[in-house]
Amino acid sequence: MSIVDVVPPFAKPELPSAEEYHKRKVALISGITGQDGSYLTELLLSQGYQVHGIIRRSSSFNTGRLHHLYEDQHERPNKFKLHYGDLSDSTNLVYIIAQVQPTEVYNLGAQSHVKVSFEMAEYTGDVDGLGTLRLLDAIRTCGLEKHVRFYQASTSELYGKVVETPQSETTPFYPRSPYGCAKLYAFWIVKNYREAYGMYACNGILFNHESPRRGRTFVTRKISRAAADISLGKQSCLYLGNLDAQRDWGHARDYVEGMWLMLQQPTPEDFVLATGETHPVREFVNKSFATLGIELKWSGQGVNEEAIDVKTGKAVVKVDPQYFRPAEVDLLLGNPAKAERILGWKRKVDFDSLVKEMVTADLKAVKSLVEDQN
Ligand code: NDP
Ligand code: GDR
Repeated sequence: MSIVDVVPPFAKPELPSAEEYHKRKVALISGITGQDGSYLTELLLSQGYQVHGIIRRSSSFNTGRLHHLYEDQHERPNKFKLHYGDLSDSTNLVYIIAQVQPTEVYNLGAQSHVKVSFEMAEYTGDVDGLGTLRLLDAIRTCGLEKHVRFYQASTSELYGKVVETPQSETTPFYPRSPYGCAKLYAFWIVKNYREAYGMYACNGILFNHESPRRGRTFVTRKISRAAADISLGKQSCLYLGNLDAQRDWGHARDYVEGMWLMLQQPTPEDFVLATGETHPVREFVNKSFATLGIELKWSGQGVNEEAIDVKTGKAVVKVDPQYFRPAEVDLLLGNPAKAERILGWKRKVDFDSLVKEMVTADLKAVKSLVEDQN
């Protein structure tokens, strides 16, 4: 008898059929404190799920986007729980999965900033790439691989350099950043575990989606906030990088609904979520300022390009090369036809409404800060 024969296999839990198990509606979300995590939590709670989230220990408050839901938990005991954890800590992930016994896992946790990934390439690879593997293996270690449904936050950054447009589930990948490369590993390991172990695991290839809850270093929120600040005299000029980059921008609330729909299908598949429209950064700038009644006039080229406020003649937007990336993704334009056909998903918020909602929310926030200071 070899040593292999005498070591008993891990005890597998006694489980009902996968279908019965799924009816329990227990979700676990990594990245719950981020933009998408907060909208997804709202959606799942409204659908009667018990929601568990993984949060990182931080010296300062990092649950601002969940505050309204956390307050609410006293009204709905046992419906919402946060667990300390990290995608770099395998033991911790196994422990959380074993405790929570989730029916659906949404892997939204990531170092999600493309520019930062050039500065923190190894960390981004560890968390965004290997972190996905750790979470999948935690599910297997707990014997839940045939029961848990897994959503992976894949991204249009996988397309990177333009090979074809619009980009769909069949467009070849060509990532252009350490972030894109890490997410490429995650995409393939999800597909591999689906094929190798029969896991219900899906990649949502999501194009950019924004909201008033977007992090303030992403370009849309940086612009909406600066436009509000400038209109109230709290900032004089907005400095940006590449104004020519084009993005397919939707609203985060619409996109989390697509994530959930992907996990309610009879079989797991990968889906693109996008609006099917693309707009340059410069257009987001123009529309943001226009929402506040500020008309811009552009002049110059490249690093010398700038926009003045037509009324005051002052430069309010300038280019700062520090925001350029070592390699850029010039154009993203997605084709959501498969999601529309199979999931019945369609974005509800259009580009103009998105800009208006973000700028209006920032204007309100800045005004209330000004009032507090007075
Ligand atoms: P955010 O940057 O707003 O949120 C990222 C979340 O991941 C935060 O909760 C963050 O925690 C958490 N996180 C970061 N590092 C770790 C770690 N080591 N372990 C555990 N959690 C960690 O991103 P979004 O909500 O915008 O995006 C959600 C996911 O979707 C990300 O994976 C992103 O890459 C992907 N994606 C986003 C798109 C978009 O346009 N928004 C498009 C396509 C994909 P903390 O709050 O403590 O920092
Ligand atoms: P992106 O979003 O890189 O597409 O990744 P971001 O808003 O950071 O950049 C979009 C485009 O705007 C250009 N840009 C600037 N970007 C930032 N952040 N700051 C600036 O000052 C600035 N000026 C111009 C960028 O060069 C780029 O071309 C987002 C993230 O949410 C990823 O996690 C996600 O996977 C993808 O969207 C889809």
